[in-house]
Parts: sequence; structure tokens; C-alpha cells
Amino acid sequence: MNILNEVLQNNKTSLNPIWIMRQAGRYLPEFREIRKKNQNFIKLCLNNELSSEITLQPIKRFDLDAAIIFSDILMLPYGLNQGVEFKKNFGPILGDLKLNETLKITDKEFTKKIYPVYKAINFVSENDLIKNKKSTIGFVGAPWTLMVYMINKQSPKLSLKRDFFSDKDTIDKLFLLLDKFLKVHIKNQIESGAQVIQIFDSWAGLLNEKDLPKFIYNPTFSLVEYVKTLNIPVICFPRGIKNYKAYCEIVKPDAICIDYEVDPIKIEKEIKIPVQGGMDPKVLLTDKDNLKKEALKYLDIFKDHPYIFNLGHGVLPDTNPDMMDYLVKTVKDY
Ligand code: 1CP
Repeated sequence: MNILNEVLQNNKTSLNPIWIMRQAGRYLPEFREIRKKNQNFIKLCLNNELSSEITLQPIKRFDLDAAIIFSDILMLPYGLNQGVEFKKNFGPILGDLKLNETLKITDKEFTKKIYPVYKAINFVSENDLIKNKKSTIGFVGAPWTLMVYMINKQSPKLSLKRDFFSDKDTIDKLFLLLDKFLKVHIKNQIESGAQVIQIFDSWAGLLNEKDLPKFIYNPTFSLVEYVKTLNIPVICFPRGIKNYKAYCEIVKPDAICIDYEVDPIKIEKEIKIPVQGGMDPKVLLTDKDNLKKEALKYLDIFKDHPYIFNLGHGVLPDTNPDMMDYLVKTVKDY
């Protein structure tokens, strides 16, 4: 078994697998080269030859323990026929959510529309660099984070629309729809060769404590339970949440990915399941001495805990690939 799955399934503490969120893309010159020639991001995700190549780019450079497929959480609304576009220097722009039409879409139609994503997973997991050596990670957006994009129709970075919560009926119907199609999407990824699933809840931090059960705990627990029935480990990343301990107890993932705002010492004490991530991606923009110091801090804190090295959010576009190389070597030498 590859070392990422060893930690996730057997709680091994002596191994320190490493992969990096957003490892495929943005900071790598060879990615930018491809991206320049492929302005349409969705089309690029649906080009399984190129998306496989991009997925493997960081694996060719660095001794990472997993490949995460080059795709996006917004391929799900795209598969449900909601318009999705990525505008340069702005981010995603979604079309109107036409719920009555979306409710008529079948599993088959959805799967067909984003089929190249699954083909890429299959190709990557069978590649000589990966097969029997490294894990292939499939992923989805959590129901809450996807709902944010689907209703807000753009990033909530600036704010959520003032009337975001006003249409309760739409929210309830959308949760049912997302539960159904996220399960289809997860199953398709696993059948294509994904050995781990990560659920990204990038906007978990936008909610008040009292809204967590309805918007985060219940819908995410439903997915976690489902992934477990398929005998695949699931990692959850509820970025920005205040109480990771409560989240783990209620949602019950196999591992928890932490953001860089939380205290890793407290996490190590409170949480029994494998932990992933934590280090601030900005550390990679400093110098090697500081990078080593910060990486060793996390490795030391979690030395007797099942731990997967990663960052507390995606690697930043301005990161120098040499720093990434140094980080991976530091973790591997530990
Ligand atoms: O070149 C470009 O302009 C595209 C940039 C880009 C890339 C490389 C986007 C647009 N998505 C991706 C790939 C991507 N997205 C991956 C691929 C594999 C890898 O990790 O290397 C993954 C896992 C994601 C997941 C994703 N997409 C998340 C969750 C993780 C996170 O960073 O919080 C989110 C929120 C998105 C939405 C998204 N995709 C892209 C943008 C610009 C955004 C919006 C972010 C925002 O609202 O601010």
C-alpha cells in the first residue's frame, strides 16, 4: 500500500507522506505554458490528455506521495448545466441557477458531460509513475461551498449576496440535488481509480456556529458515510472553521485537513484521527532557513501522531518551484 493510504487506513505514525493542495497548476512554468495556449479553463479540465499531463507535472519534479487530479470543484455545477466561466484576475462567474431544469438531469447525462475528468483519473492512476507507488486523490467541493458558488454566482471573497439565505425552498432543494450528484461524482472518481477522496469546504468559515449543523455537519456527514461504504478513505478540509474537534466528532472523516489559522499543538492534543496540513503557504515565499524551521515545527508537533504533510491552503501562484523542492526534501529527510 502507498504511504498516504497507510496513514489514512492504518494510522501509521512513522511515515510522513506529503502532497500539496493546488500542487498541479499555477506556480509551475510548465503549467503556465499549457495554460497560455488554453484560455478556456473548463475546456482545459475536459481535455483529458492535457489534464493528465498537468496532474503529473509536479510528480515528475518532486517526490510527492500523491497525485491530485487537475480539475475543479466547479465541474459539478458545470455538469449540472449551470454556466461556469473563469475570468482572468476575477475568478469564477456562474450563470443563473435554473433549478427546475437541473432537477431533470439524469446521472447518465451528468457523467457524460464531465466524462474526461474520469478518464484522466483512470489514466493517471494507471501511469507508471503512480501505479502501486503513489495515491491518486479525487476530490469534490462540500455541499455548502458549492452552494455558495451556485447561489452567489461568484466568489464570496468580497461578500455573500445580502439575500443569499432568503429563498429557503431553493436552499433545501439544492442540498438534495447536491447530495445526489456529489455521490455520483465521488463514485465515478473511485471507479476510475481514485484511492482517496478529499472534500474541500473552502468557505466553511463564513457561517455562524448555529448554522453549522444544517449547512455543514449534516450534508457533509452524508457524503463521508457514503465514501466509507465504498471502502475509500476521506479527508475533510473545513477551512476557517473554529471548532475542528466538534467537526471531527460529528462529521467523522478518516482524516482532517487543518488551515493555517489554527494552533497545531491544540489540534494534536484534541484530535485522535490522522491530521493533514497546517503550514501557512506564505512560508514558501520566504527563505529556505525559515521554510525548514516552519516545516520541522509541524513535523515535530505531529511526530507521534498520524500526519500527512500539506499546507494550510493551496500553494500560492508566486511560489518558486525550488522552494517546493526544498520543502519536499525536508519532509522526506525527517
Ligand atoms: O490558471 C487559472 O487561471 C486557473 C486557476 C485554477 C486552478 C489551477 C482554478 C480556478 N482551479 C484550479 C485547479 C484546482 N481547483 C484544483 C486542482 C488540483 C490541485 O490541487 O492542484 C483543485 C483541487 C481545485 C479546488 C478548488 N477550486 C477549490 C477548493 C480549494 C481552495 O483552494 O479553496 C475552490 C474554492 C475552487 C474554485 C476556484 N477555481 C479556480 C478559482 C480561481 C476558484 C475560485 C477561488 C475563489 O473563490 O477565490
